[in-house]
Amino acid sequence: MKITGVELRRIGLPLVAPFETSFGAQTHRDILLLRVVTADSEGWGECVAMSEPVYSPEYVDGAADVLRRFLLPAVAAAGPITAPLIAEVLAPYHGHPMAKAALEAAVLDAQLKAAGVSFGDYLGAVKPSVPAGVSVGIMPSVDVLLEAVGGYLSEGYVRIKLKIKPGWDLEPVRAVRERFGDDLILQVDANTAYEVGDARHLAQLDAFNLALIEQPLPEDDLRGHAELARMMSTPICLDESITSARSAADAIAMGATSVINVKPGRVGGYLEARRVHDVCAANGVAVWCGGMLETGIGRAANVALAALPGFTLPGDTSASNRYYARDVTTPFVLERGHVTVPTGPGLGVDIDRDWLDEITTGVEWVAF
Ligand code: OSB
Ligand code: MG
Repeated sequence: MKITGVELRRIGLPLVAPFETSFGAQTHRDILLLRVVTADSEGWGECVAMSEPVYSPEYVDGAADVLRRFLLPAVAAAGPITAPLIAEVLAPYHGHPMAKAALEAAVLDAQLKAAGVSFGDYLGAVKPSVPAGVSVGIMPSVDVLLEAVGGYLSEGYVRIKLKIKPGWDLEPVRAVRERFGDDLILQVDANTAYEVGDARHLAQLDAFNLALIEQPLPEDDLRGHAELARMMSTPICLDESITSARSAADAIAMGATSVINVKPGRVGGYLEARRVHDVCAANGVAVWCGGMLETGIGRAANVALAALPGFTLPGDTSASNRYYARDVTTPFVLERGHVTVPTGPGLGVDIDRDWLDEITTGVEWVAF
């Protein structure tokens, strides 16, 4: 496939409600989209880097910079290309998995649109829809939290994930478990906010029958996670620590994790994300699809990935209206707790070009 050029487009979108985690609160997203243009199709990719490097080292201005300075010139120099070769061409440049993943996704979308194949069929999806969980931020009070969780449950979400941090953990978790009962699938995510020395404190969460605790310790503390796993009965799930299929295999071998949250942006693309899925399946480790508050562009690909057979737990693949009043694609909706895997060519979603133009804050064209 011969690429003519790539558009870097920045859009600004307000979130329907502030989203607070242990690393800070977000009210508005500044998102980088890539549009790959070829002679007979175009493809879109969403870069999941946030405005600031508070989840991982990447941030949106840095992603745009590394793309225009190194990654796009490398792909342009490689000549005709298809998605499976992108990671290899970009391998000399260390890091920047979110920038790389966005480029690979856009190339894959263009390639699959030209071939008339959907992301789901290409990746190996085995179901028409996927169960959806919802990630609930840190709230100003337990009462506000209970109201938010109640609202999501009445919409039909099949699993609740509560963001926790020191000072916002046992009390909100206890309150949600007491209010909504033992049948609720409940889990927590600390985004690295604790130290292994907090193990005794964290073990108090065992009383609430949680499905898992996500990334309690710093991303480079695999040994700490293995130690914590021996000190509490709640399964440990890694997010930030898992940056490749190899690191997934290492974490599993060390006993640092018994569940994995896969985010394609964090591991450098959908093809590496599929390899993480394969490593988990081979080890009998459950895997689920995480999220980074994506628009419909990134969400379409995530939902396709989440339909692979090893994804045995509900993901953070919520409906569009959990994030945005108006999405940039046909919105993803919740139907009996599930979102539908698109079946059209490529991402299989229509982009609302008028809305996209209205919320665009900058466009750059890189000719190949
Ligand atoms: O840790 O999973 C996380 C959002 C932004 C950054 C990190 C995380 C999250 C979420 C929200 O939990 C997941 C989603 O609904 O997209
Ligand atoms: Mg997480």
